[in-house]
Amino acid sequence: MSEIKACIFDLDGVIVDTAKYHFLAWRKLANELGFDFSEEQNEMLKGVSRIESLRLILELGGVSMSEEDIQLLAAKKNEDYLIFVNQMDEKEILPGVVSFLEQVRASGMKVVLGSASKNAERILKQINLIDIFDVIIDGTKTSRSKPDPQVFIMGAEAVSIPNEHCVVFEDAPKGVQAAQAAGMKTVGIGKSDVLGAADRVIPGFEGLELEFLQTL
Ligand code: B16
Ligand code: MG
Repeated sequence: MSEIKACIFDLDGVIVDTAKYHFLAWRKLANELGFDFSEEQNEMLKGVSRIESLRLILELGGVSMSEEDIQLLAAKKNEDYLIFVNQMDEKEILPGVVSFLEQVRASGMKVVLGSASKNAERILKQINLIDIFDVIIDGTKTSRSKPDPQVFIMGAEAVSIPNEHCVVFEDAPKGVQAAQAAGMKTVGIGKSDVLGAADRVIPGFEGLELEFLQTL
């Protein structure tokens, strides 16, 4: 096999498509504050922490408020988001993900989650996928948001694999930037016009075989 010894997976947009639920909850919040929020604007929130996303949305709407109110609004958005999360099950795992994760695990490589979400463990339990990961690094453990490499550096350290032997699977340009800042290989999940900076871009995991890693 290639020199890759650990695969680090982002959650939202890579394992499940929760971006649509984040969007619905953010749009509700924006509408309640008196302005609209488009799917296009939602794109720039991918990989960005909850509180930083809220600050960006408030900026877009030209709304300013106290720090206390910002925290309250963030909690309210999360409550709305969790209504969707609570209805998730295995069917929401994106095509080919389970097969690829199983191949990685069977090969002896480490399987790591590197997500900005504070709901990551909850979502992984909900979709019954938590046990496949050797290590989970998420928004409850990090202090800096992507494009800062902290989440991926912590993931590599936790499985004792040097950064250059790690590959990160990411759907967000900020996530690709974060992985590159950590000196890791990158696979963009999505479209190459958005993720062109990644070493490789694939539309998803469907039909993906482990040999693919040798081409990185
Ligand atoms: P939460 P990822 C990120 O997850 C999402 O892409 C981003 O849209 C979200 O704001 C962030 O998690 C925080 O999520 O509100 O659940 O803590 O893509 O890094 O897995
Ligand atoms: Mg993501």
